[in-house]
Amino acid sequence: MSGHGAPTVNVDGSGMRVAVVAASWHQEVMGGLLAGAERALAEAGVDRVDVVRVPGSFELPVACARLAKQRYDALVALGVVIRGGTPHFDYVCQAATWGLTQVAVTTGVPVGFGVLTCDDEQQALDRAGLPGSVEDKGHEAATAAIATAAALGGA
Ligand code: DLZ
Repeated sequence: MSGHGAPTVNVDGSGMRVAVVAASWHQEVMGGLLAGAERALAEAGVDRVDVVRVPGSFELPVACARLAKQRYDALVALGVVIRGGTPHFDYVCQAATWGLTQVAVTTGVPVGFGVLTCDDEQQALDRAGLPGSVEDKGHEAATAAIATAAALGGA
């Protein structure tokens, strides 16, 4: 994982089935997040990966709720929300965070939280796992999701 204080995680994801649910706002940043998540899953040996695109981060919870019923070992939710001049930012962030938490705790399917909530586009680019970025949040979210699935495997 990439952020300050993040753990080093080595997880064997072979045999797992994972869905990556990705919003579509802020295309360049989303490209980095999605590539990072796919790289993390490949590094862990996850060979069954489905990518589902939704319009915005507000739509991530409903898509994850549906997919959680379809025998995935883990889900990875990716999105980018950038603060604008209206309270919309807060509503979208809150809905995504609360909704994804609900999906995880009510279904028991781990959901990696890869939703960037940033003041401006530069903050998002810094976390996107692109050349020049300092963090790779898509990789981090995917790793967290499958590490949690592995930890709960025998539960
Ligand atoms: C409407 C909106 C706005 C203003 N900003 C973002 C954003 O920065 N990131 C994002 O993922 N989605 C945004 N959206 C779209 C909402 O998530 C949602 O798709 C719409 O409100 C339609 O339900």
